[in-house]
Amino acid sequence: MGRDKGKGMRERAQAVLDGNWTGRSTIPAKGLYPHQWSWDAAFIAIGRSWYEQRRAQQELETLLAAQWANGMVPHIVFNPAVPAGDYFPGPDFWQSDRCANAPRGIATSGITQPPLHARAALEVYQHASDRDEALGFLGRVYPKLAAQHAYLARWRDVGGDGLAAIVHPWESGLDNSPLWDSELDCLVIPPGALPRYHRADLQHANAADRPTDAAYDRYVYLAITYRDARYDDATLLANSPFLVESVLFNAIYLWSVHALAEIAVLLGTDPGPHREQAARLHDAMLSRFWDPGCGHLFGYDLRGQRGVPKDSISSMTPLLDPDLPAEVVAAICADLGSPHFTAPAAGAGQHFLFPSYDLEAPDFDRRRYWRGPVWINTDWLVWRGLRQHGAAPLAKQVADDMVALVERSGFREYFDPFGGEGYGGKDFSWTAALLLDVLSVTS
Ligand code: 9WN
Repeated sequence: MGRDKGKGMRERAQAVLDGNWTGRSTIPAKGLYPHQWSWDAAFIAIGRSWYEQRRAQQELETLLAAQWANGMVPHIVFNPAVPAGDYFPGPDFWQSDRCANAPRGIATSGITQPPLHARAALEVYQHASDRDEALGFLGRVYPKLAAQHAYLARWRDVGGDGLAAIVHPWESGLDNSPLWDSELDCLVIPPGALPRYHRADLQHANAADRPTDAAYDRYVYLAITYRDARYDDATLLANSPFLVESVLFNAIYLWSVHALAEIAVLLGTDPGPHREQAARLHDAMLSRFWDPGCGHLFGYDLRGQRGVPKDSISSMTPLLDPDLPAEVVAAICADLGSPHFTAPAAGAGQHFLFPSYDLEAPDFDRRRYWRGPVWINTDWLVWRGLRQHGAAPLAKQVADDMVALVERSGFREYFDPFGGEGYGGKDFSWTAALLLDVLSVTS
């Protein structure tokens, strides 16, 4: 890409982030997502850190100010200035104020999201123009990030091997992925268990792009059962009908544990415990997720005691593990280059890398939320992993496609892998933030 073109896109990306800044944090998109989301905040901080250190730090510190006493970082931090009906489920639904662990005076959801924050904090430091200020920031957030990881180790390691389990599709970040279909299909919603509710999302996005009403009923039902148990961790582990070890969640967790070890070194603290945790997670990911027979990594359903043998972008994210064996790296690259993730017959400009789900699976859907479209955040995670393992040509192809998608359709929430049409939210923050990162690293 030419220097001027890159500069223009960088300026537009910054304008998106600045337009979504609330004074303390950044909303993902106007209308559709009017509060602060957890893993969005990490992606946004990484992008912002290339030009605005203070706001990047503040993004993460605002989120971490809402951390629960048990260490959980909630998946949404609600902005009290936003009218109640603007997002569902809002603070009146989650009722975090009824829970002893929740922070006082800040309304949040009662579940978490992929723990990318230690990685984001490290990158904010690495890109900082004022390193002293950034070191102070690391000193403030380190205990909170360590507590976040301790929470996952204490309360979510249901399998006992170090992997963290999620209790809701919203915790996966890939909410409506076909990965969760069988688990959700098994849910029995008792008559009368669901309140009447209004889907605010459909006022801002095309219903054909969003999850169905049947999926929403299941999301809401799960969240209600946790809320009614006041999000008590022990009850959750014993009873939650949805309990899954997600590949993406754990790959991000491992990447962040490595980052926390690096932060500990910068702060002159012992990185040993983090390195031990990383080694354990690495072993567990391989023994639980890697299927050498078929050459894929699959998640695991702890309630059903079975693997989740569906090929999605989640299976590619172990590339984030710096110690991933060469054989596994090769298998992932082969899968990415196969007709499952790269349309064979399509010419340039007709197909964009990487779909979020297997192009050849019967439940692939090119436009519906997480069931096939390209998302810039999952592309970015795979791009980082490919670069780390020296797969430069494939890394370049995906980086070029991220830029091409945004050039074609703007900073949309997600994109059609065939043709590149943009869907979901407009001026979407993590699309802008991660484009800034790609442009900063590659040009
Ligand atoms: C529910 C904000 C969030 C992302 C998720 C994405 C979507 C929310 C929703 O938007 O989820 O948490 O209302 O659909 O799936 O990954 O963090 O961008």
